[in-house]
Amino acid sequence: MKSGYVSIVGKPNVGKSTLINSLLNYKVSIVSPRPAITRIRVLGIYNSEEGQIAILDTPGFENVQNELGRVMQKTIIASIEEADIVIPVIESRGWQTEDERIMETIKKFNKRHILVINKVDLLPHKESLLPLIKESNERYEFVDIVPVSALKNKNIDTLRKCIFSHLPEGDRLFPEDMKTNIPLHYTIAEIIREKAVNKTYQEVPQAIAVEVEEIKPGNKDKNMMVIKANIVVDRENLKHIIIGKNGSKLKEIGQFSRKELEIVLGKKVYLELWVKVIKDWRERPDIFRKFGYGDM
Ligand SMILES: Nc1nc2c(ncn2[C@@H]2O[C@H](COP(=O)(O)OP(=O)(O)OP(=O)(O)O)[C@@H](O)[C@H]2O)c(=O)[nH]1
Ligand SMILES: [Mg+2]
Repeated sequence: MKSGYVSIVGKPNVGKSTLINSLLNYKVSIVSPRPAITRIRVLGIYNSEEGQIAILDTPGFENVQNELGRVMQKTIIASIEEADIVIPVIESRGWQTEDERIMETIKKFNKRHILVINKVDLLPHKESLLPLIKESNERYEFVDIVPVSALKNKNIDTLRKCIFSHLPEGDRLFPEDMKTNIPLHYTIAEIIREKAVNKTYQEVPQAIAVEVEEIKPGNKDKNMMVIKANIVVDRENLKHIIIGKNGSKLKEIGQFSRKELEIVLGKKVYLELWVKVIKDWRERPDIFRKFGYGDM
């Protein structure tokens, strides 16, 4: 049997979280068209007859502007150190400066690298993949290069096979029925954050955190779950953006969140959402560690 850790790394928005979800066939990590959304190392566990892959999704690798960003960058390094195989992800349009910077960093660790070229569905001509694969092989040492579309689930089977072929022999690292290490309250917070982030633009998505205050069974209906949560922003004027005209945006975020929460929890959900300002929370580890950002 094969088993080991695989770390997915890459610049923001290349599709790392989409990739971990499609490798697993279920969602462990939130996805957004906005960049710099994943904040922690998210573990998902894939089991098959061949063995077990412990997959780590990581925050996007980028220039750091605040304390949260610095913690996120440490998280990436920690998960590279932990990995048996590192999977740098680039987009099918080719190598960008930030991708090269990431390669310079991961080269310092003595690990096997499988390059994933994601978003191949966006290529107008399939032929342009061959020169990109050739170029990648010339520039860096990859044990394999796998073009995929994480969004359209293309070539994901091949990637799993490729990962297994490079993993060491070993027993399962986690029980077979374990899917992730993410605690329930964090999963709930992330679902709400995904909806809030996807309803906002520009610099707002990165300024949002979600704090779950209470999860309890309903008073009358025990099959119902009552969830109280705060959408936290880091300055006063963003509060109004989240709430929207006559509360319309907050209402929409709540509706979308509740829908997904009911599916994930398998219960009816009563969701009470508030918007709260905690000034400059991204500069305050004492605060953002309480939200779950940092080591897990
Ligand atoms: N067309 C296309 N879009 C994709 C593909 N994979 C991901 N995306 C989109 O790319 C955007 C970013 O996806 P994420 O999975 O959140 O990217 P990420 O690398 O995890 O981003 P950060 O966590 O912010 O670093 C989303 O809008 C996805 O739907 C793909 O194969 N094809
Ligand atoms: Mg992500």
